[in-house]
Amino acid sequence: MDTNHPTPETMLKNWNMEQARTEEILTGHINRTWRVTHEGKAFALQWLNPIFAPEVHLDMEAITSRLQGMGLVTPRLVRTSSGKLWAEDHEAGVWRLFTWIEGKNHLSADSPEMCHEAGRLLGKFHSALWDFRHEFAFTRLGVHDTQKHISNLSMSLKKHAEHSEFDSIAPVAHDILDEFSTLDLDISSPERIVHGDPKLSNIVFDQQGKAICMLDLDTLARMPIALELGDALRSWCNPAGEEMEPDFRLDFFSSALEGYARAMVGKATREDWGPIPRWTRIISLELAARFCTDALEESYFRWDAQKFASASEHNLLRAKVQLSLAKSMAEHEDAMEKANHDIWPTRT
Ligand code: GN1
Ligand code: MG
Repeated sequence: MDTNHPTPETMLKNWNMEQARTEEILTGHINRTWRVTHEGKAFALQWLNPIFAPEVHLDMEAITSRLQGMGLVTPRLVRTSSGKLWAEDHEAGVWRLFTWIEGKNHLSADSPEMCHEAGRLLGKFHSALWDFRHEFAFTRLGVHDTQKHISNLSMSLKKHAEHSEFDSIAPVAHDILDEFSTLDLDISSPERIVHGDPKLSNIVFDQQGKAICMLDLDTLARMPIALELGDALRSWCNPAGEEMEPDFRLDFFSSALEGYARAMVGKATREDWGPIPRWTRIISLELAARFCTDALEESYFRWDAQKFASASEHNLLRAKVQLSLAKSMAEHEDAMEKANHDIWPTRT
């Protein structure tokens, strides 16, 4: 992302908080986030990446209001001093302020108990929205359109043959494309309202390890829950995180599903839960494809210039991690299917 952004201090004028203290939080790959302290209260200020339209805040407002009404903890948008849900100007783009939820974020899970908690919270989140009637003001198409991500990768390979790192990226790209060829990408399960980006770092835990709330609500959408759970489980069941040689943990997988299923009693049908193990592997491979595409394009994911020489290098590492994770899930395929079947039938 470019560096000529207005400062968060300037944008805070929209909330009459220009005297607040700000501290940047560097974990997100898409938006920029600052913790803001003003008159003893904490908030999260964010610059919204233009891949999202500002109308996303209308959805967020409706859904967080519903979540709160159902007794869940959730960040809420703080209106600007002129009563708007976001601040926008031509130069600065779109900014918004949230209430701050105190607690801890983890980049990766360290125990089955943590995964159980994450699953329980995501189940409560889905349950609270199960029969919520909402017409989305903003829809980001193709988030898990796996075929589209595959063809993006193939196209980038053709387009960027001159890339300086092409010789190290191309074999990884071909390996990803080969892995896809063994997978059935069809899904016809019902669409439900889901979070859309349930990776572990988007969950807040309290000091006792209880999962309190889901953060990062720009991706709220309707989709089959197998896609959502696939995205959650590929993140939660790899204690090595997204930047190191992965370690898929079947015990984390079972425990997360157990927590989720308990919170979804009477809701998820076999059509919802049946494809979860297959989609856990697909989403991991899909993310590998997205990172690998960006190793060539260098235009989408934020990267760490302190640790890597280029966006390409950082994204290639991320792609290799997700690819290796998907391969290790392939080795656990039967056990993942069995765990899923053992957990659900008595509860649906
Ligand atoms: C991005 O912005 P962040 O870090 O919450 C990405 C997700 C990926 C994730 C991988 C809008 O999420 O889809 O799963 O990185 N978000 C978007 O860490 O592309
Ligand atoms: Mg996100």
